[in-house]
Parts: sequence; structure tokens; C-alpha cells
Amino acid sequence: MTLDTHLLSALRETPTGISGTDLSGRLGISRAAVWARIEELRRLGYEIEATPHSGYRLVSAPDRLYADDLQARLGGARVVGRVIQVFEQTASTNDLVDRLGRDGSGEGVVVFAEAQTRGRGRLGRAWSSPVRAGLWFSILLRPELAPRAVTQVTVLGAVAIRRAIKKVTGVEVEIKWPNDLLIRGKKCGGILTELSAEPERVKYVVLGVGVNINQSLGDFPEELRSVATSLRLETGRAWDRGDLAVGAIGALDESYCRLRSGGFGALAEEWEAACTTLGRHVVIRIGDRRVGGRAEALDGDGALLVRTDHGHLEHVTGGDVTVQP
Ligand code: BT5
Repeated sequence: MTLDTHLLSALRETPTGISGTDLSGRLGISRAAVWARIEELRRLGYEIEATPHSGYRLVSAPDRLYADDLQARLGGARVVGRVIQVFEQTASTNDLVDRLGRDGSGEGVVVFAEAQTRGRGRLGRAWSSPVRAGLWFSILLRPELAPRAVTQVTVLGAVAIRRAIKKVTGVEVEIKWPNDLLIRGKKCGGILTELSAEPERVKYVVLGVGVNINQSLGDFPEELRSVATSLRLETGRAWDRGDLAVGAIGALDESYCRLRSGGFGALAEEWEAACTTLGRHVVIRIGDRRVGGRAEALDGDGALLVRTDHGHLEHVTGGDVTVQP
């Protein structure tokens, strides 16, 4: 834990204020050094009041993600969120984490960017990621899975993000197979799972997550305005991105630990309950191929089971779904 993580934990734990002497004792540094760190946090945009009576008191935090503060708010050891990095801007957080995977970093590293210049979806499609409007982040995972079962990671990502959004904002998000998060039929988030694998074994997975939080309609490119939405547009108020980031990391950690101990069944049930694709007649485009039929369930690998019009059961692991009316 860094000094700032300790300092912000202490400030957040004592909303009425904590004295310089207490902070210096807790952190094992001088009162002058505490003061210097407080000044540095103020420069980052933290509003910290200092009074002789109640000591230092955190009044407000800036609308920017700060890794040490996210750690302070998460508290405790975990897999997802073991290490957190925040970049002001990058091309794509999936690329940064892919590099970490290749270089042998341990799993659980989470990389956020406040803006992405080349955020992407599946099949090289663009993902709009304006500065400080949402959460754009990727996680390095090293699950013991066969490559065909990697859809399990997309499923866990979708249910965890859904759970976090519900907990923080109360909004019910629907899941559209395989990776869309929707509110009233409009897309508010998406998951991009990429992997590096040998034929029988996954080396690492990059789980990329985009969640639209505080965009107004004008923040979306014109072509997305009728199909995309943000939590702010749906609720009429802005949300604290730090709350959602902390909620998302917590939920992803819990779900990932469940997956690792063989608990995919429970995640699949949670997914099925939130999925608007199941029970519907769908057409799925996979490259040049089309599969039409009724979406019935998820199989043990996370593939969608589609009963085709000819009565076959197809296990579909990718593609674009159109739900038929
Ligand atoms: C996705 O792809 O939905 C996966 C999106 C994953 C984004 C995250 S952000 C952090 C990490 N780093 C990255 O570079 N990516 C991940 P797909 O199902 O292919 O959907 C892409 C389509 O969604 C686009 O073609 C647009 O139509 C639409 N779209 C683009 N930006 C959007 C946005 N911000 N909100 C809603 N829809 C959007």
C-alpha cells in the first residue's frame, strides 16, 4: 500500500476529521510529511479541510480516477484489483493489458484510462470513450480454461458489471448475448474479451469493460445517439465514477473467484435471469454464416445454445445477434 492509499483510507474512515498527530502515528511519518502529502492531494483536486479542532477532513474528491484512492476504497487483498493503474489517455486499455500479459505480469492487474483514442469493440469496431465520461478499463486474468471456454469470462464480466451498476445506481441492466449491456434496449456498456492461448490452454485473458456513465446525448457520436445511452441519461443525474469503479472491481473479483472455484453454474444462472436474448427467436451472424433459431440457454462453456429451425442444437460462441420481434 502506498502512503496516499493509507492516508486516504484514514480520511475516508473518519469523516468527521482526524488529527495530524493521529495520521502521523498511523502512517509512521512526521506531521510535516503528512502535511506535504495533504498538499499534494489538494493539488490533485481533493478538497481537504484543516482545522485546529477536528484536524484534517475530506470534504470532496475530484472527478478523476486515482489508483491510490481506488485501493483505499477497496481495502484488503483480492485477485482483481491487486494492482491498479490509471492512465490519462491511451489508445486502448486492452492493448496495455495485453502487453502486461505477454510480459508475464500476474493476474488481477486492472488498467483504467480516462480517455481512449482507439477504444475498440469486437471485430475491430470502434468504441467511443470520451474523457472522464465513463469507465474504460481492462483486467489481466490467467484462468485455467480451455480456449473454447473463454466465453465464461465474458459471462462473468457481464453479470459482475450488471450487479455493480444495480448496487450503486439501482438501475437494472439487461444483458444481450454475448457482451452487450443494455438499458431499455439501448447500449450502456460492452465487454471485449481477448485471449492468448495454446491449442489446449489459455495463457491469459484480457477482459475489457466499457461503461457509459455521465455522457449527455451530445457526447456520443451522431450515429450512436439512437442506440447508445449512459447512466446519467437514464437517471437524470451524474454518478461518481469512483463508486462505480470500486463496485465493478469488487463484483468482478467476487465473480472471478467464484469461477476459479468451479462456480460457473451460479454465474450462468444469474446471467440467464438478466438475459433478454433467451427464449427469443434470434438470427446470429458469424462471419458469412447465419444461424437462426430459438436461444435456449448457456452451456457449461458459456456458449449460447440455439435450437435451429431444423431442430438441431447449435453451440454458438461468437457473432452478432439480432433478436426477432
Ligand atoms: C463491445 O463491442 O461492446 C465491447 C466494448 C468494449 C470497450 C472496452 S473499453 C475498455 C477496453 N478497451 C478497449 O479498447 N475496449 C474495451 P461490440 O459488441 O463490437 O460493439 C461495438 C459497437 O457498439 C460499435 O460498433 C458501435 O455501434 C457501438 N458503440 C461504440 N461505442 C459505444 C458506446 N460508448 N456506447 C454504446 N455503444 C457504443
